[in-house]
Amino acid sequence: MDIATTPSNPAGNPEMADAAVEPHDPATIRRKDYTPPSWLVPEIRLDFDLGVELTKVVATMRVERNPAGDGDQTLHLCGDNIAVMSLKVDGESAEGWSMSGSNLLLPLPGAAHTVTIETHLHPATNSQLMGLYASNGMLCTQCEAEGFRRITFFPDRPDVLSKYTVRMEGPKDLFPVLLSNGNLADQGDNGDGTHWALWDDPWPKPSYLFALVAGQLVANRDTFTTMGGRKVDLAVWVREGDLERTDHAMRSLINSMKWDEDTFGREYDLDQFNIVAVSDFNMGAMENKGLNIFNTRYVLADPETATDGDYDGVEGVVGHEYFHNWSGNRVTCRDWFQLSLKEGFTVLRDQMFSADMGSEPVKRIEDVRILRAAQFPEDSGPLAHPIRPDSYQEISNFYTATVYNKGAEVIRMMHTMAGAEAFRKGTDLYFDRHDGEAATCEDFIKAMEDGAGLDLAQFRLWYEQAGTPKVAMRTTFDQSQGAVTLHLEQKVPATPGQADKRPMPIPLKIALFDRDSGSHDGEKLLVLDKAKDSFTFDGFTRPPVVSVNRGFTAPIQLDAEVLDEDLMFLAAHDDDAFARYEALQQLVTRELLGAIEHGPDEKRRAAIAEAMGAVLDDPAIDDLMRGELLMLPTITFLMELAAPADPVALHMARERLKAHIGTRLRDRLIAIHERTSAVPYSLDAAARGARKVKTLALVLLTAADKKEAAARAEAQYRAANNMTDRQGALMVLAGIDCPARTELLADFHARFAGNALVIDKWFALQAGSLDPKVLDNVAALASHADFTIKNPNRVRSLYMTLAGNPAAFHDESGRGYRMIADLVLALDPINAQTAARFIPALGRWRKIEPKRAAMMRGELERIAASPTLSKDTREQVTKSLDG
Ligand code: B3K
Ligand code: ZN
Repeated sequence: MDIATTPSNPAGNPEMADAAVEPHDPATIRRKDYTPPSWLVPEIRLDFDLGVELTKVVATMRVERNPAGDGDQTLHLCGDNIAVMSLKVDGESAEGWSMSGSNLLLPLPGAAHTVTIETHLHPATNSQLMGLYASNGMLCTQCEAEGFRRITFFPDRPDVLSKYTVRMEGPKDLFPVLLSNGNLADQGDNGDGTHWALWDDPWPKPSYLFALVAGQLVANRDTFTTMGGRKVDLAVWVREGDLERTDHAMRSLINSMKWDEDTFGREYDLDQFNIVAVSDFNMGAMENKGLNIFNTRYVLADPETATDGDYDGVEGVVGHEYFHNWSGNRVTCRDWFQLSLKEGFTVLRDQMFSADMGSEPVKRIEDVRILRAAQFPEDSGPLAHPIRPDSYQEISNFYTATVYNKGAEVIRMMHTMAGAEAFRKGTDLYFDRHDGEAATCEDFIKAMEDGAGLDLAQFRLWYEQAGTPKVAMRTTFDQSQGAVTLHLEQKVPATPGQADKRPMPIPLKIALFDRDSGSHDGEKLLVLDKAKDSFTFDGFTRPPVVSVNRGFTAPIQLDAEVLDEDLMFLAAHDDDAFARYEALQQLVTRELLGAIEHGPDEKRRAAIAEAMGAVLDDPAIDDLMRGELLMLPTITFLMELAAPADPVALHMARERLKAHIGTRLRDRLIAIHERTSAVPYSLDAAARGARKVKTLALVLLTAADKKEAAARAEAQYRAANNMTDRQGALMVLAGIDCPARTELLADFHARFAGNALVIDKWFALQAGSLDPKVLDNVAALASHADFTIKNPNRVRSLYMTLAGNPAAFHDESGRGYRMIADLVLALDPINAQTAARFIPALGRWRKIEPKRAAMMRGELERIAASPTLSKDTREQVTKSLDG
């Protein structure tokens, strides 16, 4: 389907219309306005009469006045796109209730009542994928953050915790499997083709953790016995043909459960743990209590259809959702401003888990790359916000790299300052103190102070201030004293709504290397907590080489006055793998930023090629790490440093440097491609490393000589017995104008026809390629029979990949910008959450050279002019124009 011809709001479809009903000036919700709920709901029973077209819901709530509330006698129940079919209080038809917008107001005298509400839902037309919706004939839910109000009227806020009992009933043929949170309490057959199940969740939870699934599913089953001896039945539920691709998810789940016991002392607390894979899903996965719902992308993996990166994604996301059982579910958030309390902490936990399951330094490099590519641009742009935001219009817009990834970095700094043992004491205290509660970031900080023994008074600024701190460093050497002094200065840049910033505590691990021996006398931790400070170390006969922010202990931008020679020294000798990587990245960054100003620096280019050559040859480096060292910095990262940037010029400089390296190291790259091609497929680190290096060698060779590399890539594709090699080869070929390109793209499509996740790759390979005709190709792909705007994975595979392809998105014609804006306008009425996610790409206009900036801004204005925008997109586009 061509998005340009998609009707934006087909008449008569209430689900398609509901994103557009908000007025132009949506209310801003502020953190400082928090008040406790007036009414609590200690218990709720939900009765579902299931159908794809029509599902009837009866919610029976026990409501009690909150002694800590403001005494408001009116029960405020949120609703969204639902209507009251019947309403009873204590068994009697209710009177005196009213609607305020989409919310229900029910005045109640007395202290406790039973409120019963019936609502009718239409899952098949719920294209927003929030609340209860249908995906391939199956029913499933997504409630975080505010989807429960699309199912029934409820105080839909995370500080209202209830015990849920859920009974669901429906036709056996359509819904043979009936799942909800907690433990299965009972089930039965009605003898008329319908059946029912009763689920009971003993743990009080907020409404955003409610979940229900009904459909034709099969399970990969296993068990796990917890450290306390509880036997837990595990199941990964998928559609029938997918069962053989679920083993990695199951293994990842079992590893997560064990790891959380060993590392954080956290034990699972139900008799069952279910994971369900759904192909229509707005994000990666959702941690609903005992019933995690996943995007198929993070469940299904086998060697033929999933890359090594996909395997890592499954492991990381399965871990992440499982870890939420404690950091999110047992201790939840008081309000949505506290989102990083669960997300930042849980990202840190999943990062630590993946590091322990694989290579710690490689994982650290990957995490920092994501931070720099996704969070740094956010933190320096119009949508910048602190990890604990002060206000929002639409909370869905705050599931950001800042809340998640910077949030994780902030807690990682606590870990660095406290050390592993004290950090664990802090988290133990946090879980003990707040188990069963809806907590705040402040509660977490306090538990860290009390349990880990940290003084975090000034550190709290990391929660309050947005913006990536910039740290400048220069060194001086006093020959007579044999002393080196590091002069450090920090600046936290102004961000929207925060003009003046205070200095923050910045923990920096450093090492001072002796130039002759190539060693140092131990790592030290400095904390820069003033705007300016100096740190002196003696005992040197000549100036040492300084290695700073080793392991990326602080999420900052470091601007160090360091000679190229010193960077080369660190690239060759640093014993901290991250610092070694970083030195090489800095050298490359320096070269690329210089190249767009005044052409390449021959001496530095030669030094880079030499350092890369050493990386290829060094037997002490494993292939997984070698792959990291061979990757050049991303364009988004470089754009941060070059602003206002010409992204295409940067991209071309980067391609030229790749060509230079590929030419200089041709023979060694060919040798390494051949060595790694001989390694048989397995999932162990050595074989995965070999595959990583294989394609990276091919990428560098391609930059140097496309024709020669095309033959090598074609051979790699034809010999491939796994998706990593196949996708790597096709990625290279997709950027080369050669007959194999067309033939093998067609082969790939035919080979994997019907496998949605692989067809997503097929779209992405073309939208992300170096082919100069990418924009024509994307336009054609939008009309391909396999394209649908209704499936978020498919939309992302085509358009998010385009938005991340610098040469195509920033094409000087402005067509790339126009295509993204057209998509936003077409998608917004269908799936507002996903549409709003495309705005930040255009919102970066201030960092781009003026001609392109004007076109990007023009597209934002065109979007803003639409009178029917969703609250999601309206907030993002307005801030991107004004912020
Ligand atoms: N908590 C969910 C995200 C929900 C997003 C809602 N827009 C997944 C996660 O972070 O684990
Ligand atoms: Zn999460």
